[in-house]
This record gives sequence, structure tokens and C-alpha cells, in this order.
Amino acid sequence: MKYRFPIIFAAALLWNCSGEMPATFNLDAGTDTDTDMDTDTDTDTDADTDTDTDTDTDTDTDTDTDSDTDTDTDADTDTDTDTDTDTDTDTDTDTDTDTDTDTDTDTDTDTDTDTEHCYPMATLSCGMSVGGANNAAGSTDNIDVYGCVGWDENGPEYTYSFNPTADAHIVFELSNMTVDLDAFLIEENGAGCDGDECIAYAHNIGWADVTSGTTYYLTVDGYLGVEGSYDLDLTCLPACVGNGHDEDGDGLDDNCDNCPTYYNPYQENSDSDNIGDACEWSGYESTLDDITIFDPFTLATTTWTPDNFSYWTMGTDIYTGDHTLGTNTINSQGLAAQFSVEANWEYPGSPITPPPGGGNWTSVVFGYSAMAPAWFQCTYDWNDNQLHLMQNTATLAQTATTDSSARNGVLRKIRAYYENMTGTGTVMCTLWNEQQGDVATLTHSMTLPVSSLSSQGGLRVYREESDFHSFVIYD
Ligand SMILES: [Ca+2]
Ligand SMILES: [Ca+2]
Ligand SMILES: [Ca+2]
Ligand SMILES: [Ca+2]
Repeated sequence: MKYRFPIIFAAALLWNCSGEMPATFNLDAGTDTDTDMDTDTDTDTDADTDTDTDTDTDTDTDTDTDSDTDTDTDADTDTDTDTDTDTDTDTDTDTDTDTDTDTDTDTDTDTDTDTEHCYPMATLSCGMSVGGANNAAGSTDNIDVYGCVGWDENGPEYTYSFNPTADAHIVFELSNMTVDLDAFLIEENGAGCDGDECIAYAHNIGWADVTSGTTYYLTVDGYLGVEGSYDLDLTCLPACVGNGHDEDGDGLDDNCDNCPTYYNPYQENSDSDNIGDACEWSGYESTLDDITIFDPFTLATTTWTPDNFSYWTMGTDIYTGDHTLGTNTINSQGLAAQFSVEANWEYPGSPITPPPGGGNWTSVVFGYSAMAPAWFQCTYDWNDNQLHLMQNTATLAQTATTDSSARNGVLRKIRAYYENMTGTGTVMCTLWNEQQGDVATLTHSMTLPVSSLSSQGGLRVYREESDFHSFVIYD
């Protein structure tokens, strides 16, 4: 160690002693302080005010490539190439898919609850009996007048529907009412339960022929606005092709009616023969079972043989006999062994003044003999108001009647029942009028000259004018 310093020091001295020295000596110690404050404030205020309520996908890709190449020669030439490539790709993908799915499906579920129709709240079928009230829940108050009758029905109406499963003649009847309710049958023809389509009505009872597969409505309405309870029955009878004439007004055409001159809308027939209960001869139901002649006098026929044609006039729906001395007309239809003969008539006008001794007669003939000549008759004598059993002009038996109805314009029925008599038998006569019902019955035992009778029935008037409405033979 003692020799190291002196060697280096000596070397230096030797160099200096050469007399040459460098002009400059770089004394840079290498500390380069580059104060480059590159504050790149990229204020990209991309205010995309898209008031369209949409999905604004604003992809603001701001690629700031700040290439700061600092070539520092010592002359402090600071070339600051601030290449600020601001690639502001403002891709405003405004996908405004305005799919206006305006499905205006105007499903007009109009249940047609307008103010002109009725609406069924219950169903009826054949044979049903129901109780109700025309102001019950579900009733309407829409129909005041129906197409089939001009009654003022401004009360509420309760409605049933009815769908017959077979063609039928129906009868509908109201009962047990405390106010004036009426029923109306409406046929569905596309207009709904429309009062204009009314086909039948009932103050109490009504009827109609109905067709299978058709819908009907039955309303119960309040006359002049009344409201109240009722019972309603619906009966179905077999369908029958009518002839357009209903002599007794019970809804059944003559050729469908088991008693064409007795009002019997329900056609009750206990023994199931061809005669309804209403026109059986009481107590002799087993001896009569058919109607062999029913003549409503709707057509001129050749079945009648008057004793003088000038005394008998065949009109429309009427057959008039008029003669001051007496006249008869005989039906050519033969009679069975047991039978009943019936005449329905009314007095059309002022009676002929009865002669002294009486005798204004209207008769049904139940036994006629052209040979005698003789006709046996049940006769109503309006002079003495009695029922007579007569042979020609002689009274064989008679009985008082309770007939107190007006003489003219009242329908009367006189009927004879004749038992097969080979000896002494029984003849019966009855008198009925439409206002009082039965007003006389006469029963008489006698021996008829059976062999001399031609077994024909007919009509007779004596000092009288009578309009005959119909003639019936039951046997
Ligand atoms: Ca009404
Ligand atoms: Ca009838
Ligand atoms: Ca009848
Ligand atoms: Ca019967």
C-alpha cells in the first residue's frame, strides 16, 4: 500500500508536463429533466338529445393516441409532436324501431241488450208448469206492444225460451194471477226476441202450432203496466194438419179436434177413443166412440136434402132455415145403431110473432121416416122456454129449462141421444147455451117405430128463423 498513491500521482504529473491540454471538457453528468406536461383534455360533450324514447346506443370510442416523441438534443430543441388523433367515432345507432303494433281488433261483443227486445231468463219444455212474476230478476221492460195484438203491455216482461223437439200444437196458459198479465209467443226468425214477431197471445190461454228445430220465446207481460205473480203451464199436443177452420175457437182445427163444437183446448180423452171427454154423452161413454159427421157449413154440400130448397139457404159458415109453417132438412148420412145428433144455432133477428097456441121451434132431428112421414126431434120452444121431445108437431115429453140468456145472438146447442131400441128404450135431449152451459135435460122412455125410421138425422124449424152453425153425428 505504501507505494500506490505515488504511482498515479506521478503519472498525472508526467502528462501535464507534456504541455498539451483539450479545449473543452464536457462536464455533462446525464441528468435530462424533460418537463413535458401533456394535458390532453378531450372534452367530448356529445349531448345527443334524442327525445325519441328509444334505445340510443351511443358508442363513443375515443381513441387518444398521444405519441410523445421527445428528441432531446442538448440544444433543448423540444419537438413536441403532439399527434392527438381523436377518433371520435360517434356512432349513434339510433335504432328507432317504431313497430306500431296497433292491433285494433274491435271485437264488438254487443250482447244486444237494446231497448226493443226481450231476453229469456229460463227455459220451458213440454208439460212444464212454472211460477213466476213479470218483474222478477232478469225481466226486461222493453216491449209495450206486440205484433199479434194491440194491447198496451207497458209493464215489465219476463221471458222464457222454448225449443220444441217435435212438431206440436202447444197450449200455454196463465193462472193464479192477481193482476192482468198476458202471455205472448214469439218465433225466432233472426230478429231475436222481438215483439214484432209475436205469433200467438194469451189473456189467459193461447195456442200455436210449433215446428221442431225452431226457437220460440214466451213472455209474460203486464197489461197497462201492472206487475205481479203467475203460474204458467205449457202443454204439447200432437201436431195435426188443420183445415183452417176452428168452429169452436179452442185452437184446434175442426179435423184435429176431438170435440169440434166443444171448447176443449187440452183435448182430454179419458177412454182414448175418438171422442173427447167434453162431448161424450155422460153415463154412456162406452157407446159413443167416433164422430161420423161434422159439418161446419163452410161449403155447399150435397149431403143435405131440404123438404123445400127455398126455405134453406147454405151460406158461408152458416145454414139458415126459415119458414112460417115449418121445414126440415135431412142429412143423407146414415146413422149407426146408437148415436147422438147435435145442432148448434143462434137466432139471427127478431122472432116471428108466435101464433096463438105457441110454436116457435128449433129442432134437431134424430129419427126420420120418409114413409110415415115422421120425424122425431129434440126441440127448443122459445115461447114456453121448454125442451120438448116431439114426433112431427106433437110433443111426447117436455121439461122446463133454466135458459135466461138473450134470445138473439147467443149460440145454443140442442142434442139428442138415441139408444138402440127394439122395444122400449130411452131417448134423451139436452139444451145448452154459451152463456149458461147446460140449461135442460129431458129423458124419456118410449117405443120408437124403429123399423120405419131411415136412420137419418137433420134440422128443423117451425115458425122460426134459425142460423145453424154446425151439425154433428156421434156414433
Ligand atoms: Ca212490456
Ligand atoms: Ca176446435
Ligand atoms: Ca173442441
Ligand atoms: Ca172419449
